[in-house]
Amino acid sequence: EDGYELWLRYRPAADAAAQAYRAQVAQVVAPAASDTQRATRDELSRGLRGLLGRAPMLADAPTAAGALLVGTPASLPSIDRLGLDLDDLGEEGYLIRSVRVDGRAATVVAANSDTGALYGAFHLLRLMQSGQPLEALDLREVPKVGLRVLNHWDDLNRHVERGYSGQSIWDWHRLPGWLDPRYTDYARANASIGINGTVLNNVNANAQILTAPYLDKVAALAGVMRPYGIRVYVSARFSAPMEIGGLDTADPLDPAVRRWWQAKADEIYAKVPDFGGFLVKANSEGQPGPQDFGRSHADGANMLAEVLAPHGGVVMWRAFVYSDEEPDDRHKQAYTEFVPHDGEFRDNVLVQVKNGAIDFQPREPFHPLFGAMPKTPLMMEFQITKEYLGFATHLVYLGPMYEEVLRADTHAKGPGSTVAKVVDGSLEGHALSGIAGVANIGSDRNWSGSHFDQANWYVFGRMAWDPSVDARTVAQEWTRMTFSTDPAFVEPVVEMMMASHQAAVDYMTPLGLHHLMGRGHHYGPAPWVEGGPRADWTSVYFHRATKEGIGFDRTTSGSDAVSQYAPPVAEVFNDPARVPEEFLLWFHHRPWTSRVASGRTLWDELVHRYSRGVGEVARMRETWTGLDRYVDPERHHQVERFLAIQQQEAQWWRDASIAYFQTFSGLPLPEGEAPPAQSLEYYKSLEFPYAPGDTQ
Ligand code: BDP
Repeated sequence: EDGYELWLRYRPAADAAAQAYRAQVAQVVAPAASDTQRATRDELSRGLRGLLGRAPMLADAPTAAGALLVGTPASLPSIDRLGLDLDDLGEEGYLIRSVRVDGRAATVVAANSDTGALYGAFHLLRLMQSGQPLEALDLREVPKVGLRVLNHWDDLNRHVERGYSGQSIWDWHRLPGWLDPRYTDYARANASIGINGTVLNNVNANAQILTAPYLDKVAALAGVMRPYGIRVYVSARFSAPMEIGGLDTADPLDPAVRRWWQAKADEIYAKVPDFGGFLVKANSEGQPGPQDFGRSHADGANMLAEVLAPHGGVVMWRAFVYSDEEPDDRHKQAYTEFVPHDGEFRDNVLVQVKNGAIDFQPREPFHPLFGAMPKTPLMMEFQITKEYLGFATHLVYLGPMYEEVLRADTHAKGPGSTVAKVVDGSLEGHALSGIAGVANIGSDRNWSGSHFDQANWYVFGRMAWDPSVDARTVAQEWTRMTFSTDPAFVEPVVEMMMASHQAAVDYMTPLGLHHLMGRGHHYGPAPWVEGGPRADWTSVYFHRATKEGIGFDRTTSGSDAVSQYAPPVAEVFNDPARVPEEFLLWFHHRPWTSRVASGRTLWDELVHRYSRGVGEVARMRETWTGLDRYVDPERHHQVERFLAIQQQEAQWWRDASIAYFQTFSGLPLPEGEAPPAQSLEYYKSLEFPYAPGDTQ
């Protein structure tokens, strides 16, 4: 087992369950008149063959007990005859129900569209893969979020920015002639968790993707994705009219520029009729944008939105911006630039906001834009690839992190105004809603660079479908499908996954510290980074350690970033006694000797947390080592080796950080704490001439 099959392994169900399933799914009645219907039926055949040890009987109409009906009232007369109430399922929802057909027990998976039926089929297979009973089923699922999209940061030369799983899966060179079967497996995996969009190329975009030869390649990929309910999008480079269009400006208000984009949109839709639209990174980290021409983000986004609107496309305009002029606090920048434009964006624009205000740190408080732009649909941008979380070698399950952000209360419209409600559009009644995840997928056999990183792709999809689903449930589901349904395995593994995010936060950036990773590649500890082109690209800018204390003062007497949150949130963040301890040093500069909730001094607590993180990784490793009899040797071995690396590196993080911060605190280590293994000079001297996925 090399992990290629992801969570769609369809290994034989346990004997008792298999026996019941064989009777309950004795016959499959699923039409195959469209591509999506064929994909659905193929998946059911594949899944059932694997789970039950034999190919299912296929039939056009139910003729025996144990029929499984899958389709829509339009595609399958026997579903139509059931007279099910499908009205509130929308375009993508489905129901799964145990019914009787002609007096015989049957199961129905019904939807209003072929895609809905496909999602339902995957759900049914998931129930069987995880050993759930198929009796008395009555499930209804409707996605809460409209656009559930992967963002590939893939360059056209197959380099993946912040990618740790090989090269880009898109083989641009051989497209459109060669459609790697891997694309279909990619589409299957995404459809199985409800992902319905994919942005093919890096936000640091190359305008080439908008040229005719590349659009043919995009169209070929769209053809693979379409049967699986997935639309393709591309990242558009704002200056494309100059680079590939021969114009001398990309000013969004210039008529020639508008005409160029208009023609480009028409050209795209002629090739890809269901093209999703554009993702745009503008005026950020050197990328071109409307501000280069004295125009606003709204001017830029609206110009693109206007040409896409007649075709049903959207613009996902990113709020991750940087001004050339350094702000007093980078935390405040997106809010400052975007809030004044609330209400100016066209209907088919979503503003895509990272989960936190800095940049995908191991833990961040929710971004203050959530709740602050009521008139604009705000899309969540999570990172699935672990740029700041130990790349693919460290086992860090991101479910708890996503959950924490989605459940955070913005108080924008009183208590209960969670980030999830902002994002799913329900708080303000927006028709458009979306969640994006920066993909961790590459050309590695196991797709994500490590077996456990597949869980992050999985949980992203499940939470995009339903932001209220909990991380633990998803971890259980994934573990059962990916490894084993044996509770003696599932329970300890889920515990390990659930503890893993806090562990990484502890050994990297405890108590609200952030951005202390190596410069450029973001791997390993480097709290000493200073100098260079921008202060807000250094570590010292973020931790602000002095002889007296440590932390970034973002209170009303500091940078005042707290005031970007709604008053009830701001008050809590502003108060060192009330701020959640995990964000203490995010919002406050605190004396080394001040006391924290445990009764320890801040310094002692910091050291304690670093050690706690290392200890947790040691425990994870021990747990995993003891579970070898439940997992095939190939996957077990790789996870075991990766955990060994993680343990070593957690120790490195702890030791280097403590050695460094001790030069400020001047305090001894608490009783029983081992001193760093090496000198600070040694840690500083470690260099990484090359790290995968770095910007080129
Ligand atoms: C940062 C990455 C950089 C990305 C940027 C972005 O370091 O490679 O281009 O975000 O989101 O996290 O645009």
